[in-house]
Amino acid sequence: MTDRPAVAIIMGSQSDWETMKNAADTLDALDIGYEARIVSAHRTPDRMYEFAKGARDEGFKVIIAGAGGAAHLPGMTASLTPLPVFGVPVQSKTMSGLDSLYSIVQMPGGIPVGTMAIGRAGAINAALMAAAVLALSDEDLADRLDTYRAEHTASVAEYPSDEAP
Ligand code: RP5
Repeated sequence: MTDRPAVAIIMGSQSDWETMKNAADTLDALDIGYEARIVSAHRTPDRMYEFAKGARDEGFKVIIAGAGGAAHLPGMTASLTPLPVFGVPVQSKTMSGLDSLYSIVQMPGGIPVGTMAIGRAGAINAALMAAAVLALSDEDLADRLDTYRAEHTASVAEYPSDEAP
């Protein structure tokens, strides 16, 4: 076991980074280490296989996988590793991410992918799910997650404003 960060953020394309960066930013806010990689189920299948087969031995604890269109990366990764995989459907141009969502969510029984919402919200929530999993065995992180959630709640104004973005 090496000193790898706990979370791997993988994505099918450079074009997914704009969305997946929201997961990275959320992990940063919680001081959780991660590594982000481009791993395509279709364009680099050997890289995907090697990554998924070796992820646990590399020291990763949770995988966040984002992909769009024919979004097979989260499911294929989940089929190759026992680690929890959270899938983020990236918003596609042609079908607004419904294709991505359907490609990720309908996994056959036995091979789970925790499927998030389409786009930015899904990427943020995938990071928060990863944090919740890791916090089960990390009291300091559990405290940071409690603080993050409390701050998030406190940031919601009680009344709407004309000035708010
Ligand atoms: C998928 O195809 C990727 O996950 C990406 O969302 C989509 C489009 O990829 P690019 O053509 O922008 O590289 O594999």
